[in-house]
Amino acid sequence: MNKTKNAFVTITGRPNVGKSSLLNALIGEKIAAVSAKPQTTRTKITGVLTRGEIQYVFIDTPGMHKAKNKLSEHMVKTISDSVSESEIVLMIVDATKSISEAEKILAGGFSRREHVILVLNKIDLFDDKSKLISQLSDYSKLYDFDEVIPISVLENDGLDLVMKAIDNFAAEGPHYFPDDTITDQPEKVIMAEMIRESALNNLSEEIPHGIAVTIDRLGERDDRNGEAILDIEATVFCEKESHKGIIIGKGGSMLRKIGADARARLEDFFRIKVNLQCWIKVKEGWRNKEALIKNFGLD
Ligand SMILES: Nc1nc2c(ncn2[C@@H]2O[C@H](COP(=O)(O)OP(=O)(O)OP(=O)(O)O)[C@@H](O)[C@H]2O)c(=O)[nH]1
Ligand SMILES: [Mg+2]
Repeated sequence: MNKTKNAFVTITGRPNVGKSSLLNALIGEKIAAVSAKPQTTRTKITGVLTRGEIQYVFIDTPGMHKAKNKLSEHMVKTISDSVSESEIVLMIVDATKSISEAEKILAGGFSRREHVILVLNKIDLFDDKSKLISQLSDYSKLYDFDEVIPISVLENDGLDLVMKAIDNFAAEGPHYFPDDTITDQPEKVIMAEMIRESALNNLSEEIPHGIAVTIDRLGERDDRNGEAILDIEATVFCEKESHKGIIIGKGGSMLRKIGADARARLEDFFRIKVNLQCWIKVKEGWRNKEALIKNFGLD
């Protein structure tokens, strides 16, 4: 039998740089929620890809930020735990932005035990490529990275170079997941994340961060034409009565929009017809209540 290898890769960086987008692009499935709002990812999300002898286990983490409530404290702890347990780290930065405090903190936490690959994402946003060169030189002063790779997830540019760099650091060892696995997230967690992602993408500013989603009931049946259909009942929790009104929208229009987007996303991923029912509930200040954070699986 051929020798197998594995590569445990933690994806880290500040919020909104494209970590979850990169995870989805590398494994070829949209398992992680992506949005234009910072702090989209709340817990670590594992994506698995097996290609020939190598099994890659990617761990997407929340963006590094200053903790403002108990939920963010858990998020920040997830980042440091994941980085310290990993052999390979992809540090993602927004190539168009200068080095931030969060990036200095992250770089200060590397121990030289792990291999760190710096990925400068969003190079599609440069009209003047000479700016990229000065960025490369600035970032190389931040840490002695094993590799520095400019990419654009959006334009699928440079992702092969990222994979090649990881291959160099893959270690001989077993495949810990069956070769057809793409994630270790339970189905219900993926479903809840897809609904939360739709809410994030449809609602403006303040409200989305105070949202949590639970899946309360799942059932498969055949519809009248004998086609399989998945019934999903979910609850969207928010922090204030006034937020509830906004999420529901005029005559229920916003909730219908969020539900329709989520349903399309769910049908695409699970490849089955979906009937989605969402309820809205208020849980005042849940992001500061340990019991509720735990209840939502975010601890
Ligand atoms: N222009 C451009 N935008 C990108 C690229 N990659 C990701 N984005 C966008 O950047 C935004 C943030 O992407 P995410 O993948 O959610 O970022 P993240 O780092 O996981 O963010 P958090 O989970 O909040 O830490 C989204 O609007 C993406 O569509 C890229 O290569 N170019
Ligand atoms: Mg993310």
